Amino acid sequence: MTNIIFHGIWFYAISILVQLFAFNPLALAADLPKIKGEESATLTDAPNVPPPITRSHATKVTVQLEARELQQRLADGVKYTYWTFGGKVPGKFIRVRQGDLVEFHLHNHPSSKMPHNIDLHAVTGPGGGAAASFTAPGHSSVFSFRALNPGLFVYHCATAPVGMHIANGMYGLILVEPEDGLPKVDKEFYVMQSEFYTKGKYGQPGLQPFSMEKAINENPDYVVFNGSVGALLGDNALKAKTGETIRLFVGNGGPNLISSFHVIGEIFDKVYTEGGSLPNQKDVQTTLIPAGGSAIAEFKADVPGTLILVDHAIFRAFNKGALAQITVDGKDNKEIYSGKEKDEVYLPEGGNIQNITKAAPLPPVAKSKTDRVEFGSRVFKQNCMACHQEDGTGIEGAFPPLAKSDFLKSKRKSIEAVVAGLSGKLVVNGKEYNGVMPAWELSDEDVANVLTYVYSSWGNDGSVVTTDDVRSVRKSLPQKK
Ligand code: HEC
Ligand SMILES: [Cu+2]
Repeated sequence: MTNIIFHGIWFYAISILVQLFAFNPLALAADLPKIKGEESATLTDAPNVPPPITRSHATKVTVQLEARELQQRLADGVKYTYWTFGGKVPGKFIRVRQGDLVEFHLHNHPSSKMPHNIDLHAVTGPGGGAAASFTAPGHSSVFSFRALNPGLFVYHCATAPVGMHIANGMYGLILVEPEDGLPKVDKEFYVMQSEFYTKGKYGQPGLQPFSMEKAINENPDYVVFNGSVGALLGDNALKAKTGETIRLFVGNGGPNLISSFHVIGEIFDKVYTEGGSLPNQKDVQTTLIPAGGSAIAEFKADVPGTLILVDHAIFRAFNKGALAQITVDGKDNKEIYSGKEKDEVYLPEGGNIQNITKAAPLPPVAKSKTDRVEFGSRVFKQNCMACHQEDGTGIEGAFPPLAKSDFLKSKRKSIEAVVAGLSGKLVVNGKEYNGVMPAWELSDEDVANVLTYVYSSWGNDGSVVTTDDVRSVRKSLPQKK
């Protein structure tokens, strides 16, 4: 008898030693749940959501996500070069459980022009994983984190210029389910609002480049759900039946606007405001969703008809694209609603009616080289610094230096780079670059000023670029509009 107890104690002691030395050091921290087994995450494209998690223990979850840059439809007749997590906007929906150890693999497709990374708001750790996941085209990065807090979290790219990566579509949602899971519902949908800033106005056809100026002014041409105008309208509407309970996982990728999220024809029975883990509000008409934030909204579809999801900052809905539909099929319930449905009232009123033009404020006109350098420094900070860095040294492998750059020997080529953009293989100071610099919508005066600033900074040769120089280069370029 004593022998058995004695052996039992030894067994216990040895098993503790094994845990101490052989196990994942994370398991030593007393309050972290133990990881049992492993699995790979099922990821879904919006509006689909991966199935609820049924396990009652923490596990190691492997996530594989690929950054891709692709041309897709933004509106009828309008295309845009999207930068994506997983080939679509918004990025793939990720679903894990509180306590899970997430091993994150970020791949950047070889056809990408830009490096990318990921900042998941569900991560406890520097940059939400941004630095650890910085990935050049044709490379993969791996990092791991513990999903400590439950909730619905936004993830996004955080590579410079951060605003531009987000504006081009690099965001999505990760749900960390609480240990006890979420209450069961009949339908779950993934909806994410965001804005697009294009050179042309709303509806202007063709491939539309990104407008940094409109983005800085927070003045988008498009405000949409799930990446494009009409992504959830008509045949693509979400579908439900009367009597079903519906849970919307709603994110806001921004990059700038706050969403006044509203469903025309319903009242949210429950809202987890800001995507936290508590259903902390009932009977809500419109819930605010911050840029880089989320909300979970739930309701029961009581009567048939078409529900309309909008940003209730209403010009965004009817004039910029922030409209989506849920069609609810089933029997009428005259006790609740007896009216005759009128869809037409809610259809877009035609987006091109606004025609109010405002005179642009005149940029300051430089009278001397000193003026040019001063004004140019401002243009640089607004438009160039994010990539080429404040000290002009750029970022190796991604953005070439402007400091002591041998490319600058040709004034003409430098002007052309700014006015018409630059892409393809390029060697600057003996190092190779193969990225894309967007064409800048800057006035001749601004281009002259910013280049004079560049030439007068960081050991460059001090050349002056005049508006006449810029004008003559512009004239010599192939006509484009
Ligand atoms: C979105 C990031 C980005 C921004 C913002 C940007 N550039 Fe560039 N720039 C690049 C990339 C990438 C290249 C290299 C393109 C290639 O590989 O063909 C480049 C190349 C250049 C070059 C030629 C190479 C060299 O290093 O001398 C000049 C000159 C230049 N940029 C000036 C500017 C100026 C001036 C601005 C602001 C008006 C600006 N850039 C804003 C990304 C950017
Ligand atoms: Cu990116």
